[in-house]
Amino acid sequence: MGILNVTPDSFSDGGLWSDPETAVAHGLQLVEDGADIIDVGGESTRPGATRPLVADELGRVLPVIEALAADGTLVCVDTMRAEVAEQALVAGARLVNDVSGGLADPRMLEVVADSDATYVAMHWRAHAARMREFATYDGPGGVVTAVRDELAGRVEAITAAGLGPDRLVLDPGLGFAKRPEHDWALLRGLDVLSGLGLPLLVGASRKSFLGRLHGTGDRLRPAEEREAATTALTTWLALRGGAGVWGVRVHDVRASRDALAVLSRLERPAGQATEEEA
Ligand code: PMM
Repeated sequence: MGILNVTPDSFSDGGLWSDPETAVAHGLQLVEDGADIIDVGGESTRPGATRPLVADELGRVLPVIEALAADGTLVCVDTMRAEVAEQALVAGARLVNDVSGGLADPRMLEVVADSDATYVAMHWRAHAARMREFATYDGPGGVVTAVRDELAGRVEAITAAGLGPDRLVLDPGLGFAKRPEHDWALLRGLDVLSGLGLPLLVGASRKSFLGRLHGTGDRLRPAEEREAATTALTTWLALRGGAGVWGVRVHDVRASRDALAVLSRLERPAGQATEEEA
């Protein structure tokens, strides 16, 4: 899943694709780089961010979704708002990525249930402005058990709203009300989350826990210099195969695709050349 943030203030690519033409061109480039899905978002969820007006969010995402969908691209809308999801689906989006898992807008589940869209429900505790206050996981089993149990609660609410598990993907929500140690624990504990029996989406791309890994003192490595670490994680997730990972949500699709191509070449039996090599 390629990330296309049509926002002025996202932590990694904020402001880069804020006019629709540049955004569509970047989306098409991500498809050429190997993305199966383009995730179009008009609200930044970086820690401390303030929310845009609904009209602004709509104005950012709709023209981009329309153009990409008309071109045959599989588009996902990244929104917590039912109104935005509803209009994005009319504009041609086929998936809804809700970082709040249906908690931010009481009408969201009904809107998605009434469509035939796939719904990505992420683990979430609070809006960006306050999420740092909620990064506490003191119960038995720590963050992995808490996230599993809270996601299980969302699955119950989502299926009760009439949205079947065949259209549902779960996401641990790396960086959302999580400190770096929580992000690492969740990655190591993905098989516990896949025990819920649903496919998983993992969004680690350029997140601050990777910046912290390579930072010194109070200084994090800048977002655009976290790509090698992101690609290492894509590779590691692919190698673990069975952990139920359905997709990775990344900024640099080509880097992740290149890593996957290396893995699949290594899996070819010895002595068998590819068409390109022959
Ligand atoms: N992360 C961000 C935004 N949307 N959606 C899902 N499902 N999972 C994520 O981890 C996620 C998301 C924030 O990152 P960005 O600013 O790079 O888009």
